Amino acid sequence: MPAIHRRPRWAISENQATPETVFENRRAILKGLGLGAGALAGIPLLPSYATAEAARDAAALTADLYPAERNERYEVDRELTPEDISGTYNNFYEFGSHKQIARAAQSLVTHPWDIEIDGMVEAPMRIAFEDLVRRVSLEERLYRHRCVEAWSMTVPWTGFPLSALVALAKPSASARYIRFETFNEPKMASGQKQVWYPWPYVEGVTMEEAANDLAFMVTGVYGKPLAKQFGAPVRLALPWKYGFKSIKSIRRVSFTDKRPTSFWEQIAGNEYGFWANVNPEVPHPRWSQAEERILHTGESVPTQLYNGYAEEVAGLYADLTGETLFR
Ligand SMILES: Nc1nc2c(c(=O)[nH]1)N[C@H]1C(S)=C(S)[C@@H](COP(=O)(O)O)O[C@H]1N2
Ligand SMILES: [Mo]
Repeated sequence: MPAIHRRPRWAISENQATPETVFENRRAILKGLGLGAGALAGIPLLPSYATAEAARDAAALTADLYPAERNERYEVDRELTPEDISGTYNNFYEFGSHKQIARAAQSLVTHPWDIEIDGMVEAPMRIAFEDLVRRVSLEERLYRHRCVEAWSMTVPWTGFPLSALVALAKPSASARYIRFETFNEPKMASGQKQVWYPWPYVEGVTMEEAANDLAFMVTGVYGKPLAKQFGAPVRLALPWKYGFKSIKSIRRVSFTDKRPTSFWEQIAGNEYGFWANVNPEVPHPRWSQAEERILHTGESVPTQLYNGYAEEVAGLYADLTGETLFR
């Protein structure tokens, strides 16, 4: 008998995962029930967290903004990673130093969630997440994500360009970097009781990187507000860099003229540098970066320079010879 290659049940195609399809499905369900759009109000379309008890959740407070319209400029030639795979295999050391932190991450309290914007800015400010998200316009983008550990996924993030946050912050001309910081609450996040880690998680980019179109502040995924394990209520996505640069659950954004030392750089600077751009030809000191394992198929595929985004970002690094750009 010939071997039959069957796509696993969860290997949905990109088209099947569009928010439009979600709408169509809802419409079809309503139609099937003999109900028109007017009946929408009576049908419980909201996810279960949108109950009175959980009303203090950032996701519930912003659920009306999803799904956001997809920006077709950010296409990928890969299948999206199904939500049940990407949502159950996460790096979020605040909740444990392994991949199965999704359950533990549910203890993350996302409301109230104030974001501090400070440093070299016109006026430092503190803004509630749900206010920030209504001052920008959300869109969906399909991005690849390449972890330094050599696995990868493709996800439909929802968010807004980092440049919109910069515009809101009004940094002074002397600011050269943005430093991002995650919360530090060991009572809420048990991983932060591991005192040998240099909490809080910190990451940074240059102002030029922040101005690049690809730099994206993420507030949602799969057409919904971010589930907690993805770094609710707001995280970064820098798809041309190794995944550790995409800091989760951001509480503080500081403009500075000093290059920030990131969490992983502080732990092992020879393995995880400031730039951390994806490059298949520069191995990690302990493993090759030539290939990556696609999370939902297990298949190994060649890794691409800048994770496939060279056209968009290579220019950022043209004048930086001598810097350790790819680790
Ligand atoms: N605050 C914080 N942000 C973080 C991490 C973390 O441990 N803590 N892990 C990073 C790493 S190594 C990766 S690969 C991605 C994982 O994102 P995901 O769980 O949404 O796939 O988040 C990054 N951002
Ligand atoms: Mo990672």
